[in-house]
Amino acid sequence: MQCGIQLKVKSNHVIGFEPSEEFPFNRGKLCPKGVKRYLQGGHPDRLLNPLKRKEGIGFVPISWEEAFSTTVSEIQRIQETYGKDSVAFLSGVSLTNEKSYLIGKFARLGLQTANLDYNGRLCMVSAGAGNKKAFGLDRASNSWQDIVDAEVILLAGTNVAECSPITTDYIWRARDRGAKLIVIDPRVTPIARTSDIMLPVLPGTDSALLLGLLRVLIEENLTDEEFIRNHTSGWEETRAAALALPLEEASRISGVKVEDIQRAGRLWGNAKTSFLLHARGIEHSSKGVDNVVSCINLVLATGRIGRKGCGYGTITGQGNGQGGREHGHKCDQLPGNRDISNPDHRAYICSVWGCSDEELPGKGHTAPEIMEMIHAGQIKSLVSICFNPLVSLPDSNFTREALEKLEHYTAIDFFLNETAHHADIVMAGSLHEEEEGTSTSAEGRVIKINKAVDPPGHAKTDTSIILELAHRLGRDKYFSHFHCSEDIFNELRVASKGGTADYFGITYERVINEMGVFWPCPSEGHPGTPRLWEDLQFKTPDKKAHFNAVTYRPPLEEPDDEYPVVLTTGRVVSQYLSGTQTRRIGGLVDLCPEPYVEIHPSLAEAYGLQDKDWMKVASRRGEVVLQAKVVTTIRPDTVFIPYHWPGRKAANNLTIRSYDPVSGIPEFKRACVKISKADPPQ
Ligand SMILES: Nc1nc2c(c(=O)[nH]1)N[C@H]1C(S)=C(S)[C@@H](COP(=O)(O)OP(=O)(O)OC[C@H]3O[C@@H](n4cnc5c(=O)[nH]c(N)nc54)[C@H](O)[C@@H]3O)O[C@H]1N2
Ligand SMILES: Nc1nc2c(c(=O)[nH]1)N[C@H]1C(S)=C(S)[C@@H](COP(=O)(O)OP(=O)(O)OC[C@H]3O[C@@H](n4cnc5c(=O)[nH]c(N)nc54)[C@H](O)[C@@H]3O)O[C@H]1N2
Ligand SMILES: [Mo]
Repeated sequence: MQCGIQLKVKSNHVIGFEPSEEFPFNRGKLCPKGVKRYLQGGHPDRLLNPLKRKEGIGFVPISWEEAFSTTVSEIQRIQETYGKDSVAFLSGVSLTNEKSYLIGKFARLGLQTANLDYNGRLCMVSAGAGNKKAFGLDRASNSWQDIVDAEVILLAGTNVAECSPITTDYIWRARDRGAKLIVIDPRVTPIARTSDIMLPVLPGTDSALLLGLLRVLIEENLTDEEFIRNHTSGWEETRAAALALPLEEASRISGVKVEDIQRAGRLWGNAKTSFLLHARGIEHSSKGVDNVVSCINLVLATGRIGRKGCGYGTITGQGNGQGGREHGHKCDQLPGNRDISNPDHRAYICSVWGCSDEELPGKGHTAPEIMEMIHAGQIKSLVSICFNPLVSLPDSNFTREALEKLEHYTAIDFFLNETAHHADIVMAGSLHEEEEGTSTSAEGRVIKINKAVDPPGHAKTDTSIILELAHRLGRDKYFSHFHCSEDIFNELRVASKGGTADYFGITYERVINEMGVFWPCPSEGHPGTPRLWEDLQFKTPDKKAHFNAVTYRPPLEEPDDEYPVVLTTGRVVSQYLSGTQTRRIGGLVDLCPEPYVEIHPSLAEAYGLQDKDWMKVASRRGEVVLQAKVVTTIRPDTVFIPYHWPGRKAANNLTIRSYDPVSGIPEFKRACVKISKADPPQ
């Protein structure tokens, strides 16, 4: 969540930390991952040299000269044989804004490939697409301060207390002022235990439930007709779609009682102020964009946006989940959240980069599509940074097969993650504290990360690695003017100017002096924009907020005799993402050393399972053998597995390669499985 942390440094080593008391977001608080974060830089597993994989031996340290020359000669050989687009680049949004921007430019003008995408494809893209459809701009509408002033808070598909503990603090502050809480989740998560109304949705069916909620608002005259008339478009179709699904049907599909849908609709509808937050629970779905716009429909129907205590936002995932999706390292995007297929947008970026339209590749493929193309032999080479797709993409067995087919793979990371085990060359990159830069929080606040230490051993900064690759590819023309992160940021400002994500008025000096600046910020005299839409002028062509009619579509896999149980996946408080950065930290491993299967006592009993029994969970893609964790806090037809572990413990052995048609996000939150008692794994 971009919490302020001050590092304690001695002799070029990080030896401790203090949460920043004055930093406006976390105000001296940190979650377990933040508390242990300082332990990564000096960890014994830290990569200190570039490595080369030798068949039959493993990884051996090599010189940077060999790492760069092998990578570049292989890329050139492969591009000469198979064409430029046969090399793909996969990036990540734990990286700073400067690195995101640099990589967007490097892939297009350095590697000259269209095939660049990022791990936010597994995370933020449904929210991004939904926000653009409704508002014409992709950012939370408010700073989190408006959560504190809201009378009702609706949390859809977010385990906020475990995944965003500091955001949860804002919810507690609202609760202290009497706010009511509605939670939509198949599991009674820690925050849900404190809710006023809990809607235990069957995974993958949120759009039916959200249609039901909208229907209650309409039938009970709880909509804001004046706001709808003056400031929105698309209401008639949306209203008709909600009225087309009877409440009993919404209840039957979603598994939530009619009375509970009514109670929640009334609580939301009668409030004067409200805040709706959602996260991956509704977004990790082949209906992810539908779910996002369905949430926004509830906000717009009640006209609660653009003023104090009235807001909406998605809770971002990785550190720079917001900034990382604005500066052009998505396959369809250019800086400023511009569209790579739009001739005007292309012409502007060509003018900033000094290239011709022919030199700027077009739209490329998404990260999962890139993996499918590697599997199909259409993409032959990969460069990745800050991404561990073997653990994080759905259907790990498929991903492993794909990685084995690459002719050349270079990975840039500070730990040897599981995907990098398949690399030919691994380049030892840097952590945040080893290179200055900015990142952008879920609220849209651009903040500064300062350099505290140099990369250890022979590790290099990520930026210097990318710039050296550009140099050796003979593309200095576009990159040699970058001497420091601030140079890159200053070009990013110009490249974002006039785009929806406008950073032009944001300078390093301002970010430091003001402890962060909220974009859009179109000029240096502009104060920044903590709360969007105060003037109710939206960024859509007609300046209105758009309703989007949604019709319920069933999930791809429905339970049947062979695979009768619904599986959903997600997180625990002490582990992070693919686990690379947390499975190595003792204090975090102690809190949750192994994955497990959360299962309701009634389902466990039906299979003769008791707490801690070993059980097999199998889908049409693969299987895992894990211990049962019998809990009353999950739907009796659903099991949950946290996904932070690789190999035979990976939840993604089970998940399905099915994607949202608009955003391309995978269906991580719903697959059908069979379960049985099993022997402990050997
Ligand atoms: N501790 C910790 N914190 C993290 C992370 C981490 O790995 N560990 N990762 C960060 C990242 S990258 C992200 S994206 C965020 C994710 O943050 P969240 O989205 O809050 O986390 P998840 O656990 O993926 O899913 C949230 C909830 O969705 C519920 N859910 C599952 N299926 C459905 C469904 O069909 N409908 C609904 N309504 N709910 C469903 C799950 O039960 C779970 O409680 O967290 C960030 N913070
Ligand atoms: N089944 C299932 N699968 C999921 C999800 C789920 O809920 N269920 N969640 C999805 C979501 S929301 C996400 S965001 C993805 C995340 O999936 P990934 O992005 O693959 O996971 P990470 O663990 O963040 O892997 C990032 C790698 O980047 C490295 N890294 C981190 N910071 C830096 C840096 O500054 N520089 C360099 N060079 N390297 C760095 C880390 O060491 C790590 O090896 O997983 C997705 N997969
Ligand atoms: Mo994420």
